[in-house]
Amino acid sequence: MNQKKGLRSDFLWGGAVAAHQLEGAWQEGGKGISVADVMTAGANGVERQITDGVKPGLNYPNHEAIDFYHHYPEDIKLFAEMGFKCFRTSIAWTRIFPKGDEATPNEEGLQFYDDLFDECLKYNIEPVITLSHFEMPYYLVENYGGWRNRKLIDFFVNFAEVVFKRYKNKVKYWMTFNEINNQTDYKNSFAIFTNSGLVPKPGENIEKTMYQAAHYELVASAKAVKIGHEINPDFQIGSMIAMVPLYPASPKPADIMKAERAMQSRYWFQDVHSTGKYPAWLTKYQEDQDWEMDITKEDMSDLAQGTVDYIGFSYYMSRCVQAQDNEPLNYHYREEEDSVPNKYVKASEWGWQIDPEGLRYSMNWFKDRYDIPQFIVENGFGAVDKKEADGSVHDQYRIDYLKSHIEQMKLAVEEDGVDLIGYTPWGCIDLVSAGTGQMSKRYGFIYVDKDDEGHGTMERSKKDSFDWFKKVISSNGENL
Ligand code: P53
Repeated sequence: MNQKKGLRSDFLWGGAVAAHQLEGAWQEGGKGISVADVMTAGANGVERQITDGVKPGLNYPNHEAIDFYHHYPEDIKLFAEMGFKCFRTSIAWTRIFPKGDEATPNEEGLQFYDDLFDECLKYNIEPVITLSHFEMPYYLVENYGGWRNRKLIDFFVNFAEVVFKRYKNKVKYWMTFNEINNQTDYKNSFAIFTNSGLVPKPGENIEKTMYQAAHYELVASAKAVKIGHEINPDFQIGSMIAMVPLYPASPKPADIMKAERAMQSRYWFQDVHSTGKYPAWLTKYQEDQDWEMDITKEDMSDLAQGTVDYIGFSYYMSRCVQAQDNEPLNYHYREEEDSVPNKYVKASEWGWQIDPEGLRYSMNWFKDRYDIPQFIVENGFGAVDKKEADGSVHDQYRIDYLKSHIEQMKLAVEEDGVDLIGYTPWGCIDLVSAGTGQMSKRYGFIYVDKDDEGHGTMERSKKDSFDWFKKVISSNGENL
C-alpha cells in the first residue's frame, strides 16, 4: 500500500447510483412515498416540479426508474464483468420505515437489501452505502416539516441503527447524507427539498431554516457515526460532499475574498463533520443575523464525538465567483448570483463546466484542511447517447471525460500524497437524472432502453465505455 507510484492495491473501483434513481417499484415491498416520488420530470433548463403529494396524470420518472428492483441480478452481473470491486448505492429510507416515524422497521424492505448485498458479495463486490440520498420519507415532510424539526434526528438515528445492525457483516463503508452541502443554494427549491425536505412557508426566512436543518442533520450524522462504531468498530463511516471548487474570477483582491467566503460557505459542513466544531465566520454570521439558532451544548458534544472516518465526495465541475460592486462586508455568498462563466474551461450540454484539474485541486484542498482519507464516490459525464442499429453506443466523449479526471486523480495520489480509497463513477448504469428527471441525460457504461416519456424495453446493453472501464480496472488505473 505504500508503493511510491500507482494507486493502492486494494483500490475500490466501482460505480455509484442512488436507490430512488434506479430501483423503481415505488409501491412494492411495503415501501412508503419518498420526496423523490413527488418530483415530476423536467427537461434541460426546465425545473422539476415538486407536487403536493402524487397527482394523477403527471410524469414521475422515479416511480418506475430502470426497475433495478427486479433487474438487479442481471445488472450486478454486468458490474462484475467490468471488474467492480465495490458498488455504491443507497438504502431507500421508505423501504425500511415507510413513513419515517415508526418504531419497527418493515421486514420486506430489510430483506430486499439483504438479497441485494448478497448478490454483490457473491462477486466480491463490496457494497458502499449512503443512508440518505435525496429520498427521505415524504410523510416526514408533510407531518413534521422535514428537517426543520429536531425530532428528525431521532428518526434518522433509529433508521441508521437498524440498518447498521442488520448489515454489520455485509457492509463496511457507509456515508450519512448525500451532498449535504447542496442546500448552500438555499434559494433553490430542489436543493432544500432533496437535502432536507424543506418547502418554504409564506414569510419564512428560508436561509435560517436551511442552517437549522443542516445543523440537525449534522447532529444526526454524528450520532449515527458514534453508534455505528459501537456496532462494528471496523465500519468506515464518511461524510458526502458535493465538491464544486469556486475559483476567483480574477486576481482582484475582492474576488479572492469572495472566493474564500464562497468556499467557506459551501464546505463548512465538512468542518463540522471533521472537527465537530463550527467555523468562526459562520458563528459570527449567525449571531449577526439575530437568528437564535437551536444549537445546544449537548449537540456540540454529540458533534465532537461523531467525526467522520473519510470524506466521500462527488466531483463534476468547477465554478467561478466574482465580488459584486456593492459587495457586503461579510462577503455573503449567493450561489447563483455570484457565479460567472470561466472562459478557460468548456461546459457540458447542461452547462456543467468540465475541469479535470479542478479535481486535483479539490483533493489537495480537502487534504490540507482535514487530512483524512478521501473517496471519490461520484464523477461522470451526463450526455445524450445514440444507440446504433446494431445496439452499440459510441460514447468516446464519456471515455475522454473519465480518462482526464482519472489522470488528475492519480496525480493527486502520486504527486501530492492524497490517501484515496476508491473511485466510483456516477450512474454506472443509465438512470433517472436527479436534477432534471430525464433519462436522456445519461452517465452509464450500460445503456438502458428507456426514454424521457417512460417508453422503452428496459433492455440493458454495453456502451464502448464498458470495455474501456473494464481495462482501466484490470490495470488498476495504469491503462487509460
Ligand atoms: P444529475 C447538482 C450538482 C452536482 C451534483 O446529477 C448533483 C447535483 C444535483 O443535481 O447531484 C449529484 O442527475 C447527485 C446524484 C445526481 C448526480 O450528481 O442532475 O448526488 O444524485 O444524479 C448527477 O445530472
